[in-house]
Amino acid sequence: MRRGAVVLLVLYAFRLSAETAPLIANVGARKTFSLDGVWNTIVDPYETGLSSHFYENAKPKTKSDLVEYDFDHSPKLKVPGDWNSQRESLLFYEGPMWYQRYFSYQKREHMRAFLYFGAANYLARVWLNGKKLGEHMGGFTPFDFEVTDQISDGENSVVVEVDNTRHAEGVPSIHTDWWNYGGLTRSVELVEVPETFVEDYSVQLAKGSTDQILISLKLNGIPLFPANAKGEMAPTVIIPELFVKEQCGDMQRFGVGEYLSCSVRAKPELWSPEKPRLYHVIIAAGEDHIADRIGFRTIQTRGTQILLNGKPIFLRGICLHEEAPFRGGRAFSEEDDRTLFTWAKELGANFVRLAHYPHNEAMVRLADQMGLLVWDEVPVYWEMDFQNPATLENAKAQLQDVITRDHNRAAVALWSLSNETPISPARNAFLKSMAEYARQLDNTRLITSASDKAEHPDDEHAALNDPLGEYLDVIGLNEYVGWYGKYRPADADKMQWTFKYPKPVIVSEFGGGAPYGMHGDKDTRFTEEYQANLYEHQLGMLQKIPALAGMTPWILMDFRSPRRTLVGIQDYYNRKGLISDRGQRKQAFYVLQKFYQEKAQEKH
Ligand code: GCB
Repeated sequence: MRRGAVVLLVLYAFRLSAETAPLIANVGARKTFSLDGVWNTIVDPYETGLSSHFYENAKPKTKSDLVEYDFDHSPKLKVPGDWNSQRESLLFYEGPMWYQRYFSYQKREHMRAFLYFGAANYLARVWLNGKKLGEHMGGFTPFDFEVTDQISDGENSVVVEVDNTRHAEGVPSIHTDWWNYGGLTRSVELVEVPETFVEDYSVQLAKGSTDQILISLKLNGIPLFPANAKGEMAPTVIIPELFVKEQCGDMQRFGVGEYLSCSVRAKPELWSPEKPRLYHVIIAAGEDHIADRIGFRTIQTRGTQILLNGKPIFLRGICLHEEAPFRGGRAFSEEDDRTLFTWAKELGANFVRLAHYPHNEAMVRLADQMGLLVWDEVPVYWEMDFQNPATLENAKAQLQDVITRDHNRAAVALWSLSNETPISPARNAFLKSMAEYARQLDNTRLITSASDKAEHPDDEHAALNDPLGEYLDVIGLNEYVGWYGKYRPADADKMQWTFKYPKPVIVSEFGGGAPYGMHGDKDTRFTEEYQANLYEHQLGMLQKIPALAGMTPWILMDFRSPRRTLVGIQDYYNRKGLISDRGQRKQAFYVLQKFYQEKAQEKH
């Protein structure tokens, strides 16, 4: 049997058993048909849909037939979009929701089709024309299914059950301080690709180098041979402005399913927040052509410093949830993303922490364009089932998906593994394993995690000795001196911090809550004055930390949280934003802005 045929057989077997297909990189650059818009939906709190076969989208054939559901006449929801913010009765709803829509399609010879979901929170089961395609777990990462064989010429019906029930063994687990927005929260697309296509690629500077670009790419489909004498079928990467045209893989090895790698010498102008230079990059293999815009930069640590392009940088950051300004709900549009980043820039930021889960892909691409370095995070948050191998597998799958999605973004400087997880041997082993996995997937970026496990031996000393630090490149510290616990804002003035591991420190959270417009003296909780005063004292304290390489205070904008019930003040919003959900700047915004303006002038 020819080698190609063997590979095909293996692949086919894999496709039959796989839950989801391998993730297609950069769907934005492919031929896509949008399935966004209005979908028919059935709220199914007792999950009768599975046993009643809602996925068949059946219709009574005779007047005596019993079919106890009817998508065509059911209420509708917009996709992309969470259900909670679209219908008042769904604000607190957690459970299964069935989505259905029709679409028409004309099959094209030698083309393959995939159904691609930007994200669905939390569990998604997908059927096309009554046949199950598979399932996906995890609310913030993309997934896709190949539908080449299942899709029909003409009308098709796709059904998705999305269930945002929280589970103890889930990632995240039961408790979070953010709204558990359910639904098809990001775009759904039908993606058309040639029989052989570039599934994934990475075009990045080699670790620590400024003149060697490493290329790796993975083909999906049948092998691209025989290539012609000029090797025109060979996967090729072209960067016109750098005069790069590089073939990857030799003539014998235009294999599929494996990474082909090569490297090329070039001297790109380096990407930085001040000058976010992006290059046009074309990846071509056989019939497939993808265009991307990629920036080149190095990110490293030296002692307790973070170096961008070899020079120390102070990360003037801010945390963000993926929540839409003005209209509320899960953010998904370019407009939402741009508003949030424009505010971050106005604050003087050169860095954003996208808490506590992967935000939409367009957001990270926008960071590339606008010059904001990014802390990308997975939702390993608070107490989790750290003993459970399936939980670890789930966390790793989410990490892999976000790395696959974002590994060409110059903006992404840090992969964050977790937030405020309680110390235990099982948790330490869990996060060690994740750190190793992250490095295996991408050895060019820095690994971090946010820990709040500081000790206060007395009122003048604070120490972060979390053993997790051993596995990280950068220590993330969340501390709420002046808000939680016994300390008031002024107590920060005499507090000295020490860190067990001699690595750069990012203070990844501090802050306090105040609804916009609530005023009083600086000692009165929940006033803008209290919040602003807290920031003044915090900034004084943090500047005394020699290893401080950056900070991302909590948080740019107020966001919904089911834990924040205080009537008249919180009303189910976490009010620690520097800006209200209506875009109003609070006093603390200007305190931080002034600090960042001064910081930006400093030489490192
Ligand atoms: C934290 C968490 C964050 C919360 C924040 C708060 O430590 O990391 O998710 O929202 O504190 O407001 O308490």
